[in-house]
Parts: sequence; structure tokens; C-alpha cells
Amino acid sequence: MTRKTFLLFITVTFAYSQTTHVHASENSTSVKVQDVISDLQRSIASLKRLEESSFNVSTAESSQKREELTRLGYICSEDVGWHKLHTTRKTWNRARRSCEDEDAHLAIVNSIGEAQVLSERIKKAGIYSVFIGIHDQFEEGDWVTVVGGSINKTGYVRWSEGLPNNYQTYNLTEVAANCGTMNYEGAFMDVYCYKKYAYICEYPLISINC
Ligand SMILES: [Ca+2]
Ligand SMILES: [Ca+2]
Repeated sequence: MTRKTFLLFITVTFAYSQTTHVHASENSTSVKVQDVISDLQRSIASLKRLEESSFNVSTAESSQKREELTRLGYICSEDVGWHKLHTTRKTWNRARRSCEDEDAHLAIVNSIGEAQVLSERIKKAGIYSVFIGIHDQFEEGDWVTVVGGSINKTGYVRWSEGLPNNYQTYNLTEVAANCGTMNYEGAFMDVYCYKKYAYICEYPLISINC
């Protein structure tokens, strides 16, 4: 039952109880019924005003948010959500914090559709791969997302052939690969978290439609 239906239910119940009392006093019946009808009309009018004002507030808020995200450089794709490609390279943790500064998080790929949209954007920018919001820094081989939970629950996992292998050379040294990138073909790679890459942030509220 919606709030509006509930309020109407209460009002009608109240009105009914008032009209049953009316039978006890025949003389004042028409006056009391008139009062009840007036009360009902006032309740309906105020419910309508409430509904209109809450609709206006939510519409204004989401259009304001859309404007803000667009100004920040976020692009919306239908059924995929809002993302921003940052081309300035950062270490994985700096990239993670940069997304949080925009009330976003490093992108989590949840579908083939999202992988296609993002890999297209990477390709267009002439970038080979970007940091996304996955890592195995807590326990080797246990890949999780920045918002918690196994990557196997995200809806899209596609590693490049032979990966993850927890191996990368950096400055001629062999280092552990505990952070995730996605390349322009939509495939994941495990890389050194302190190497700098471009990255993609994702605004988490998919309820804000394009
Ligand atoms: Ca996503
Ligand atoms: Ca690893």
C-alpha cells in the first residue's frame, strides 16, 4: 500500500465512523455529513499538493545531479550508467581516491554491455588499458571489488588469456600484480598497483537515467 493509498484509507475510515455516529442524532445529520464531505475534500486537496511537491523536488534533484555529472565529464549510457574516463595516469589507490572525491567509485563492470561501452571509450581515447575497481590485495587470488564482494558476483568477468598470474615486471624488478585493469577489448589484466594507469570512475546510482 502506497503512502497516498494509506492516507486515503485512514481518511475514509474516519469519515465512515463519523457518518455512523450521525445516525444517533437525526436532526444534525445533514450538517455532519456536510462537515465530513468538506473534511474529505480538504484531505484530498492536501494529498494532491503533497504529491505534486514531492514529484517536483525529486525531478529537480535528479536533473540537478545530471547537470553536475555532465559538468564533471561523466557520460551516461542507457542501462549502463554514468562513467568518466580519467586520462591522467595514477596509481590504483590514487585513482580510487580520485573517484571517491567525485562521490563515485572505480568502475565495476557488470555486463557485456558495460564492458562494450567502456572499452569503446578507452579505444576512442587511444588508451590500451585502464584501472577498474577490482583487486586481490587482501588475499592473493581472491579478487574483490571496491564496493566489496567477489568479482564473480558482478555479472562480468573476462580475463585476458593466461591471466591473472600475479606477475609483472616494473623497473626491471619482478612485482606482484594485485590490481585490475580492463583493456580496449574488454578483457581484464592483473597489474602492479603502483604503476600508473588511466582509470574509469562510475557514478553508483543507476536510478538516475540518461
Ligand atoms: Ca557498473
Ligand atoms: Ca595478485
